[in-house]
Amino acid sequence: MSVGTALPHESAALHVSGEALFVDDRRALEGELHLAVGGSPVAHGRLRAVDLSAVRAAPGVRAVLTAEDIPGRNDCGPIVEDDPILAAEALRFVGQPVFAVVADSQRLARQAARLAKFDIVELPAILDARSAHERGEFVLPPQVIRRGDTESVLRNAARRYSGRLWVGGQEHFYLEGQITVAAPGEDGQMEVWCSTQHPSEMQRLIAAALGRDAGQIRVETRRMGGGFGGKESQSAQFACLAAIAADALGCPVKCRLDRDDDMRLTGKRHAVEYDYEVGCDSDGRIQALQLRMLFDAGHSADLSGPVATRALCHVDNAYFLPAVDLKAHSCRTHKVSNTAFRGFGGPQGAFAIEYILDDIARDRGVDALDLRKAHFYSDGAQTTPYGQPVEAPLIGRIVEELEQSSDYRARRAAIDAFNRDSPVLRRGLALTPVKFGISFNVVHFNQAGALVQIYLDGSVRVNHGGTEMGQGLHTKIGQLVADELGIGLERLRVTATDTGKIPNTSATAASTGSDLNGMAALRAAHTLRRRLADFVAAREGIDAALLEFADGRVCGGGFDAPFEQVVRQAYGHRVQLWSDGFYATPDLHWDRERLQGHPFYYFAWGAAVSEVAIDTLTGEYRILRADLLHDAGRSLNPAIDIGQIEGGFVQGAGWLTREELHWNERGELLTHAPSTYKIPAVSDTPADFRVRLFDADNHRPTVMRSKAVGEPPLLLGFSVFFALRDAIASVGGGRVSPPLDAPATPEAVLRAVEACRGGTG
Ligand code: MTE
Ligand code: LUZ
Ligand code: MOS
Repeated sequence: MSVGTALPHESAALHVSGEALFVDDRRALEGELHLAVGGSPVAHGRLRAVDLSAVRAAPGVRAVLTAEDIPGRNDCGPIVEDDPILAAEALRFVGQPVFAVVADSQRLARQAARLAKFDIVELPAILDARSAHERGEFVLPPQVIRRGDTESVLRNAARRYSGRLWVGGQEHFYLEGQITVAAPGEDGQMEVWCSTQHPSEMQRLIAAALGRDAGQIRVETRRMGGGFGGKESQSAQFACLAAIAADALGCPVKCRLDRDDDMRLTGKRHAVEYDYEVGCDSDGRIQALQLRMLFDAGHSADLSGPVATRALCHVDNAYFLPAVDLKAHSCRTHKVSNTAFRGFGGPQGAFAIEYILDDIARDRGVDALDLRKAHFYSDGAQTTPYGQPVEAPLIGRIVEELEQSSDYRARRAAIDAFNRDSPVLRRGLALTPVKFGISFNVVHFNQAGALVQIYLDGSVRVNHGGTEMGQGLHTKIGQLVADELGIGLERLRVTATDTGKIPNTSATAASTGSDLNGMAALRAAHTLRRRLADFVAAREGIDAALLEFADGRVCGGGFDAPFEQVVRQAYGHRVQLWSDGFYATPDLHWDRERLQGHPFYYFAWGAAVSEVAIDTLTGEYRILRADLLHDAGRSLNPAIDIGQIEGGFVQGAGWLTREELHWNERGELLTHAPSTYKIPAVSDTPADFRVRLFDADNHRPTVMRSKAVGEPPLLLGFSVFFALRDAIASVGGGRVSPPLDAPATPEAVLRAVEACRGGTG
C-alpha cells in the first residue's frame, strides 16, 4: 500500500535535477514569437489616443495589437464581465494593459512596449478601501451575515470594545510567473500550454476572446511553479493575449511576464480595513460582534465576491459567537484587481476575531489561551453564523494535546519571568486555533472527473481535472489509483491536465484538489478493478469478491497471476481497459442571497504555538520556536501534508509580518521585486520547528477519510503575529494592547513598542 505513507513528491527528483518541464522549458516551436504588454501610465484616466508608431517601428517587432484587434469578446473576468483584456478607453490602474507587442524575442518586445505615446485625460484616483467606501465606489453589492439581535445585546453587554484594524495584502510570489504559449492549428483550433490552476476557464475565455467554440481550444497544464491562488483567474489575461496574437499572426506566441511586470500587473491578496464593536460579559465572553470589513478589491470584481463570502464565513474561526452582524464591502480602487490567495478571504475573516480576543484578554488580564478556549465550538449542535452545524469539532482535543506537547503553561511563566528582567529583548508567546471550511462556497464547483487507462503491458496513465502546483496532488492521486489496482507507483503516470481529456473542470482551488479529483480517480480505478475481477471470476469460476489486487498481482480463490497477464487476457476478451470517474460532493446547499446554508462538507482544524523574541530598540524579531498540530484527517501522504503545513505556516507568518506592499500616491507599486518585497527567508522560519499531524479520521466519507490540507495551515501563521504582540505588550506591563496592524514589519513593531512605552496603546 502506498496511501498513508510518506512518499516523496512525484516530481521531486525532476524538480531537483532541473529536468521537470515548466512552460518556459518547452523547446520553442517553429516560428515562436514573444509577447509583451504596454500599459497605462496613470492609475485612473481616459485614453484619448495612443501613438504606437515608434512601437511598430522598433527592432524585431512583428505586430502590435490593441482592443480593436480582438476578434471576439474583450473580457477575461471569471464571473463578472468587467475585466478588459486590453483597455480601450477607461484606464483603471497603473500598468493596465492597453496594447500587446509581438516580437522576435521577449527583450525586444519589452523594449518596444516602452515607446508608446499616450494621450490621456488623467482623473483622480482612489487608492484605498476606506476612501472608496466613503465615495460609494464598489465592484459588487455588500454581503451580510446576521444572527440574533446584535444591537440590543451590545447595548446591554457588561463590557464593550470597539476598534479599527487594517491588514495588508500579499503578493503570491510563485517562483514561476504567469506564462502561456499558444499555437494555432488547423480549422481555427488552438493549442495552449498555460501555467494555470484553471485550464477549463482559460479554454472558455480564450474561446470567447477569439469568437470560437470551446471545443476548438485545448489547454494543457503539466505543472506550475506555484499558484497559491494567483493562477486561478489571473492567468487568463495573458493566456488570452497569447492566443489572440497567435491567431492574428498564424504562428506560436509565448507570453511570459518578467517578475516586475508580474508583480505590477497581477492581483494580490485583498487588504482589509476592519471596524468592530464587540460586547462581552464580565469574564470577557463575547456575546455580540458587529464587524464591517472593507476589502480593497482593486479595479474589477474578479473573485472578490466569493472571497468576501469566505471571509464572512470565517469570522467565527473556531469560536461560537451567539450574535453577529457581519458586513463585507468589495471596494473599488484604482489598483490591480485583487484575487484568490491561499485561504481565499478565510484568513482575513478569522484574523479579525483573533485580534479582538487578543485585546479582550489583555484588558481583562486573563491568559489569551484561556479566553480562546472558553469560546471554542464544543459540540456538534452549535451552528456557525451562516447556519451550518459544526459537526465533530476537534479544536478542544487538538489544543489540549498541543498545550501539553508544547509545554505552553511552563513556557508562559518562563517568558513572563524573562521579560521582567530583560531591558531590551522581550519574548512573546501565543497559541491560535484554526477552523477552515472545506468545499467551494459555490456549490456547483464541487465536482470533478478523472480518466484511468490501462495499457497492454499493465502500465497505467491517470488523467484528472486537477492541476499540480507543487502541492502534491498528482502524487496523492497516483497513490490512490496504484493501490486500487494493486500496482507499483513506477508503473503509473499522472499526466498533464488537459481540457481535451476531462472537460468543464473546476479550478484546483479551495483546497479541494485531492478530495474531488482523488475521489473521481478512485472511482475510475475501482470500475477497472471490478471489470478485471469480474472477468477473472467468470473465467476461473470463482467469486470475484475473493480476488485481491496487490503487489502487481491478482490473486485469491486459488487464482494467482501477474496484473499485466490479467490485463492482456482481458483485452483478448474485449474487456474495456479504460474508465472515467466522476464525483460531486454530497450534502451541500447555499442560499447566496441570505448567506445561509451548508456550504462546507466538513471543517479542517489545527492549532499553533509560536514563541518570538523582539529587540525593543530596533523592532527586529525572530521566531524562536513553533509547534504546529494540524488535522489532515487520515493523511494520504504525511510527507506531503507536513510540507503543506510548514509552507502554509511560513506563508501566513510572512503575510502578517514581513511582506509589505507599497503603492505611492500615484498608484504605482513600488515593491515589485524581491529587492523591496520581502518574502520569508530561511532565517525567518522558526529555529525550532515542530510539526505534527493530528491523528483522526475524517468523520465524513472523504477519499480514504483524509482531509484537505492546502490552505488551512496558512492560518497557523497567526500565532507569530500574536506572539509578537504579546512581546510588545510586555513593554507596557502586559495590560495595554499594542496598536499593531499587519504586516508587523520591524518598523511597525518598533512603533508599537514606542506607543506602549508612552502608554498610548
Ligand atoms: N502548495 C504549493 N507548493 N504551491 C501552491 O501553489 N497552493 C495552495 C495550496 N498549497 C499551493 C500549495 C492553494 S491556494 C490551494 S487552494 C491548494 O494548494 C490547491 O491544491 P489542493 O486543492 O490540491 O490542496
Ligand atoms: N470559492 C472558494 C470559490 O471557496 N474558493 C475558491 O477558490 C473559489 N474560487 C472561485 C469561486 N468560488
Ligand atoms: Mo487557493 S486560494 O483556493 O487557489
